[in-house]
Amino acid sequence: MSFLRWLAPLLATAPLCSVACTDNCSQTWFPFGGSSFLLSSENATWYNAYTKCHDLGGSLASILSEGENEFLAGLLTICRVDKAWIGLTDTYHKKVFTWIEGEMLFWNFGPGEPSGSGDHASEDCVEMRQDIDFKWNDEYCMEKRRFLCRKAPE
Ligand SMILES: [Ca+2]
Repeated sequence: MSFLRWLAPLLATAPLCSVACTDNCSQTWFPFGGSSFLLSSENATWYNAYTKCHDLGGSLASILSEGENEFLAGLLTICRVDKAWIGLTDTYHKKVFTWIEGEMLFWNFGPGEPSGSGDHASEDCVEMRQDIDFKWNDEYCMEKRRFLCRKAPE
C-alpha cells in the first residue's frame, strides 16, 4: 500500500489539502464514494466522539471497504495523525463488533486484534492506527483520540 495510492483519492477531492498542512486537513468534510468523511481537530473519548460526530451532522465513521480504509489512511497520513477513533464497538454486544451505522462488510483488524479479552477485557472501542498499517485495534474507550466522522449522501 503506497503513500501515493492513499494520496490520489484525496487530491481528487476539494478543497485540496496540501501535503504540508496539519490543521487545514481537519474539520473539513471530504467526499469519497458518495459519502463524506471528516477528521476531527480535537481529541475526545470514544463516547464523546460519538456525540460530536452527531453534532456535526454525521456519525462516528464506519469503514465498509478497503477503498474507504485507504482513503482514510491517506487523510490521517497527510494530517500527521497516527490514530483515530472509528464507529466500531463491542460495547453493546460483547465480543461482537458492530458499526454505529452499516453492516460488517469489511474486517480489517491488525495482527492479534481485537485483543479485548483477558487482561484487555475493557478494550471495547476501535481505532485505526498508523503503526499497524492503518488496520484496526480495539482500545479502552476512555482514551482520547482524534476521530473520524462519516456523513451519508444528502
Ligand atoms: Ca487491542
